[in-house]
Amino acid sequence: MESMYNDLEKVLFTKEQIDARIKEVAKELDKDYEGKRPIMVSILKGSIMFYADLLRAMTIKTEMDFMAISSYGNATKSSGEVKMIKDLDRSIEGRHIVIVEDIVDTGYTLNYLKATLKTRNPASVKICALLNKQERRVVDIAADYTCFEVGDEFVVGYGLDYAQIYRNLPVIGVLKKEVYSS
Ligand code: PRP
Ligand code: 7HP
Repeated sequence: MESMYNDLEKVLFTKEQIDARIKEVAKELDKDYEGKRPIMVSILKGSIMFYADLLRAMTIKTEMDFMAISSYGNATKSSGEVKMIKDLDRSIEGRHIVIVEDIVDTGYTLNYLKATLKTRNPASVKICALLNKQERRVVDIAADYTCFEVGDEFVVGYGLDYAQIYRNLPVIGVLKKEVYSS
């Protein structure tokens, strides 16, 4: 039978490990943003699983909004050219913004996002990332909240895709090279 698990070289983080870490980060956000009613911005599509679980683990009042950005297409390396596909629905002037991302890799996407949102006069802009792939960083940018560090390997699952597949895996794993080099 077809199974996405056959395409994984190894599992890096189980659903239990992900849930436990998300609870810790949600607690930090609850503390830092109490009474501030932050707008939590999901960067589609990779962040959706993380976003849904993170926001449900938080207890303070928040608002939701969504943006879609693309720089990878069907590749495993960033093109470096960041395109906005969907903008926020509402003004963020004077508001506290938390960008929720699945992974910071080269940093091109977050650099573009942070710069774009800052021109709109928010009270603050911070970044909450599920994964950090420090070894591949090109632009000097760091998330303010990070769940896990990963090495220079192509990872999928829990929202992260290769050619739009594997997003619904509940775990995060390393994709076998033969899957994307063939
Ligand atoms: C991925 C990921 C991040 C970005 C990180 O998005 O979701 O947004 O790349 O890479 P960077 O730090 O090298 O810019 P992608 O363009 O694959 O869109 P997706 O979220 O729809 O998968
Ligand atoms: C983007 C991305 N998408 C899925 N897996 C990875 O390892 C990635 N790095 N940057």
